[in-house]
Amino acid sequence: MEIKKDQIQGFNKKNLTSHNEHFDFLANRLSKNGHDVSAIVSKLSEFQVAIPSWALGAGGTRFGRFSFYGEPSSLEQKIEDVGILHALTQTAGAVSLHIPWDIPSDYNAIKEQAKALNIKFDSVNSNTFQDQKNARESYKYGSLSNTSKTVREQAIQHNLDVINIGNKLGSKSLTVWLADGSCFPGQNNFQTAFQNTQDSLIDIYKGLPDDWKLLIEYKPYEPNFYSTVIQDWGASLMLANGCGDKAFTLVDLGHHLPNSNIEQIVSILQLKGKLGGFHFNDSKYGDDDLTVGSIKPYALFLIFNELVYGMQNNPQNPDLAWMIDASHNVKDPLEDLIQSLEAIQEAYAKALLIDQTALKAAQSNNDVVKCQEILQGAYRTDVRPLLERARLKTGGALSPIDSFRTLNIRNVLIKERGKNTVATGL
Ligand code: RM4
Ligand code: MN
Ligand code: MN
Repeated sequence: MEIKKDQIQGFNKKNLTSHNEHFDFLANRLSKNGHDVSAIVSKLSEFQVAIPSWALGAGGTRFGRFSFYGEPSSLEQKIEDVGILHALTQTAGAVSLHIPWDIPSDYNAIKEQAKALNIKFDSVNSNTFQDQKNARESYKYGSLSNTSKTVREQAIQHNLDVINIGNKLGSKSLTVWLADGSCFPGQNNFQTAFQNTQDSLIDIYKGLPDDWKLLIEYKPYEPNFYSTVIQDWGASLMLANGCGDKAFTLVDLGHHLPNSNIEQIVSILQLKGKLGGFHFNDSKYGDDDLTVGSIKPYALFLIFNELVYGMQNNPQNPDLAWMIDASHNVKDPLEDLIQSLEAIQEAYAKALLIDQTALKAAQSNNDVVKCQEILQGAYRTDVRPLLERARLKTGGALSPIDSFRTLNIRNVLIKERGKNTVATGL
């Protein structure tokens, strides 16, 4: 299924008057306060977030998985889904592939399909947390950190293969997330596991093309419940530094222990030029992979405040790879992703409204109350008309969820693909 521009424009017409009223009111107020509204709208249009190929089907837990029907059962259908998201929101112009779940069979065909839908291939993700069919060695006791050299070699080779696949598609980074760790005290020697991981990552790094980045993700627990080898940003940063200039830390919002100050982590990594990528989701307890902004929207805003500051003040930090990393257990994945994309744009827009000069002045005067007023003044602004305008300008839908439902997209997909299709992924 492909959404035609005039279908979207048809819906937009109905809501145009109301949008214009809201936009003009807000733009007027913001301009009076010294904001360059059209510059903000352009920034929102430019901000693109990659959709992970594994998030287009139903997620699930170890207890069960409930299908959504009409799930994409091939890479082509997954790209088609990202095309739908991008047509409606104009902010999902990239896809991030997980290998071996999504190995293209015809590279040229998949590249052409993506190009026609205006979708780029973002970071490629390796998978050494599951054993593949016919694999010689098992990752049960770790991959890049394993005590066995032959297991480590297999895991290194897999990462090199993933780079090769990404290279053919035009990707420019490899994301490594390791499940390696231990479930019981004494099971692992921490130092050996860490050193093995460093050495393996260096071998992978040697195979990285010059214009590529290696993004190293961290996570404090799960699936191992006593220790993980790359448990936090400090471990990730040490490993990145041990590899070289093209290696960076990747922050996944759900990979922190409760109450971690993620905005501070993001800020200092940018200062050091070592923040490479970002996985958006939201959580209450851990790696819940819930819809972005559904639980802690203010924390997301504070993170964006640091990201915006870094993008403006830290030329030493490269452009970031942005991706949603969520899992959909009870919502239609496409609707859930639309909500996440909207929440990301909303937090970004609010962060762009922060008067950085006034904030700096208030900080220098130790005017704590004023600092809070500035942040919360931006946060309390309803920026949705700005998001609508950004979508309108680029041919997207004023209201993506309404359009998704009015176009009956899920039912059309079920008709085309059949009911009980299953997407590859976890
Ligand atoms: C992990 C991590 C990775 C993702 C896998 C599927 O928890 O967030 O980024 O590739 O899940
Ligand atoms: Mn992640
Ligand atoms: Mn995760």
